[in-house]
Amino acid sequence: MTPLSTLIFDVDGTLAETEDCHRKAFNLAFEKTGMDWAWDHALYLDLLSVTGGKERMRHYAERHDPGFLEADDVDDRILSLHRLKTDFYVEIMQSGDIALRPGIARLLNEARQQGLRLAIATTTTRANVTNLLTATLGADGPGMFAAISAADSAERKKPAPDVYFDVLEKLGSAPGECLTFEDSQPGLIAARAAGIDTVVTRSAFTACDDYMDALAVLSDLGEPGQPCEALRGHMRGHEFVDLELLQNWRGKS
Ligand code: XBP
Ligand code: MG
Repeated sequence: MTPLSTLIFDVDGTLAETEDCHRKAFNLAFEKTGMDWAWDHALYLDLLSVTGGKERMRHYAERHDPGFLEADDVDDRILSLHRLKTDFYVEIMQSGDIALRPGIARLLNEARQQGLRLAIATTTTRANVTNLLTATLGADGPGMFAAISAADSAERKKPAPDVYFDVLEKLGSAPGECLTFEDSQPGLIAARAAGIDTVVTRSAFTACDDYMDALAVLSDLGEPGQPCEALRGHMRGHEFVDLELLQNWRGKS
């Protein structure tokens, strides 16, 4: 078994429950530009099968407002709507109301203390990632990660493995020495297609996904006195996920 050198994290739904912030930012952009689109929770759950904000808006228009796509300047409209949505999302991040999910800060610290490298592989916009990391981990947050691959790093978004190939290249790492954390099915498919062992922590928007190929499927990473639940895999006497448990799962896979 290759020693574990790197932990890679997805962002939305994995580091923090940010998807509802994305939903609100989309709706603010629609409202500000006088559009009658309004994405409620149930609709957004469905729309999350398409990763990437621009792709998600196009997908919504195909189903609910095909006339929108007939305008000559539709590509520019989607781009400017998405820029506006990113501005609103960054404002929400900077308000400081968003917290990391249970166990994330603890595991990041343990990994750093043990000399492991940290990295990010996400399909979201880079500004979203840096603002989330700064809001939750402080000004040094983004610098804790040896590599950050985001929407601008890969042509095809998850479930394509491109963003994982990009992060492996930046790190100069082989897939077998990494372990990744994802919350969604497109994320799991992307990571596994890149050959990386994956632990799933289900999030508010991904509770019904199917995670057959995961090393373990958990409610979250847990904290001392705040145990997590294993929906697939065994906690092996642990109440929360630490490096020892991750090594144990890798050894048994
Ligand atoms: C989740 C996503 C993202 C965001 C929207 O990304 O699907 O597309 O919902 O982000 P991940 P943008 O879980 O891989 O972090 O609007 O910036 O595209
Ligand atoms: Mg995610």
